[in-house]
Amino acid sequence: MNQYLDIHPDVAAAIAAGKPVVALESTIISHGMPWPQNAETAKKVEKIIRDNGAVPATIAIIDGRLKAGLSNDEIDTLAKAGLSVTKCSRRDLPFVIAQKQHGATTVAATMIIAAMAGIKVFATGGIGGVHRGAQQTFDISADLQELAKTSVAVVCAGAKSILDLALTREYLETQGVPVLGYKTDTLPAFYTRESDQTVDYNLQSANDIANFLKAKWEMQLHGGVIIANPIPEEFAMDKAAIDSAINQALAEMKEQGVAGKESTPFLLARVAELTGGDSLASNIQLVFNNARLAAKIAIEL
Ligand code: PSU
Ligand code: MN
Repeated sequence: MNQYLDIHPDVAAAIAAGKPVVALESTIISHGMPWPQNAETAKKVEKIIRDNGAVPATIAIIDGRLKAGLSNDEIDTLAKAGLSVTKCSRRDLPFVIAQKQHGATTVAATMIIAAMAGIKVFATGGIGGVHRGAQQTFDISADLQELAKTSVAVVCAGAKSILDLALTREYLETQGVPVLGYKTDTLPAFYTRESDQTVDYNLQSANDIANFLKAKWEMQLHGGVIIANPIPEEFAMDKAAIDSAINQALAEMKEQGVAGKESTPFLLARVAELTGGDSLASNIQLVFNNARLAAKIAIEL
């Protein structure tokens, strides 16, 4: 057992019994959504996973301990602290652990801790990717490198067009990360169901996806898999409205010189403001939708 890791008793019991477990990230709580919607969403996602027959494990760092499974109080702590919590990707974990601080885990760090705990399926909203202008800025999320090496399946609603979707696809192809579409041929663009990018394979059921994962990992082809699940039609946004908000947010980011780990939280918050909260409502619904699919995949697996 990893000396830095605490597995919540419910999660440990499920893992020991071979029952389905779904990991959840915590940067979406602290940096992805405002209080109090962040705490409400985090708890509701856990309930959806339970209602669909799996055990949720929200992942974070509390007082310098890696946690697989949080209490509601711990979720509230991260949700209230918001941007003042350290956003932790792979490179940040040793600092936060050594300093005995709290940390919110990105997709990359959540995959690392899920893998330590033996959890194979993870649900979130959107992954990081290759940012627009990365040819100059080199801004490529560490999530993509983690997907290349850590064997956890990530259910998401595709990638936002704050990113360069074409370059993100190319990067994933080079790194050997499969991009599966759940009942879709095109890569969903988070707030909208479609983009101009394709997925690698369009699979029609949780069982087909579980068989894909089993084949990959039983062949020792280490690394993650992206399962792209389009936002339900009734919650999808108007493409022109979201594109204009994203373009304005990107221009302001450049103007204000926002860079590094602050970029993604800045863009998410600004897009939510510019759409009068519509993007937040969509974001919440697509996370619920991903939790339902992740629970089904974990059960099949
Ligand atoms: N995209 C979203 N919501 C989020 C994030 C991305 O729609 O909350 C968060 C995730 O935690 C993701 C991280 O792993 O941002 C990526 O940050 P960066 O681009 O700095 O790697
Ligand atoms: Mn970045």
